[in-house]
Amino acid sequence: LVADLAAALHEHPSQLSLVYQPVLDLRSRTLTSAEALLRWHHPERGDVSPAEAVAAAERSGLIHDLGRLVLDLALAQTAAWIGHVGPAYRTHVNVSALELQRPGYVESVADALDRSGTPAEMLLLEITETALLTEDQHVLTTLYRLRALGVGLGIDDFGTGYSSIAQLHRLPVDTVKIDRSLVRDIATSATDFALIRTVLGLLGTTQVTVVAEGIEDAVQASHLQAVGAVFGQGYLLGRPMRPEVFMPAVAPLI
Ligand code: G
Ligand code: G
Ligand code: NA
Ligand code: MN
Repeated sequence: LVADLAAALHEHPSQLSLVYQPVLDLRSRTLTSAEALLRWHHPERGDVSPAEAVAAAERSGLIHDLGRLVLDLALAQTAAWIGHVGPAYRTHVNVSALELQRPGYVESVADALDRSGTPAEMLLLEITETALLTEDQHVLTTLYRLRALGVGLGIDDFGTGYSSIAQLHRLPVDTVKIDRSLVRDIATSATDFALIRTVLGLLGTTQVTVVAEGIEDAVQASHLQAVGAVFGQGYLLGRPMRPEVFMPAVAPLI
């Protein structure tokens, strides 16, 4: 898989593409942002899951080239959508912990932004909670430098690691995504319901935006709204879509 990924990256980049999944305001059902998600169409195996592709990239060191391609594709698409989306719209791009650790990462993000002509404020980098549970001073400095560029930072899969709300305050993040596993059982698990209510209550008094991910049905959405969730993502609200399908689908929501 690693050799095939290297070939895809360096010889057949059209095998790699991004789909976009909307994040909506749960009350107005208007478009807030979109998350770019990797797709790899392998010539013999067919579609390789992004989890598998990213794992192969991480163990081989290809993650840096893959991350650059993903960022370039997402920023080019975002630039093309300027004028179609609202002024607060952002594109979310997933970033591996290994990318954040690489010296020169901040410069490469700044360079990609410049080349695309996309304002830094239209980009939000999503980082998993476990990657942020670090004492690594270089990573913390990197986060602050990205933030200084104007790039948004989000914690992905919140609630799966063991970070506390207190630890959040020392990180320059402006978005927290509540993991799909908590949202899944919100209607049936008193523990998950209470956890989401607590997170929303504590973050509700800060500037941090909370997005509930993996919303699949209206019952989950109404439980989330009952405890104060404002933003959501999931199959109920919109599937990941190819860019040419995405814009017509969300145009009525802008
Ligand atoms: O799209 P899907 O649900 O199959 O994604 C599976 C996992 O792969 C998710 O955890 C998602 O965050 C991750 N992922 C998707 N696209 C990218 C990407 O471009 N870069 C990185 N690092 N992870 C991605
Ligand atoms: O880890 P991350 O949050 O980046 O994962 C994103 C992945 O979640 C994408 O691969 C996407 O396909 C998937 N996803 C998005 N919405 C839903 C949903 O409502 N239910 C489930 N089960 N998966 C979803
Ligand atoms: Na994500
Ligand atoms: Mn997530």
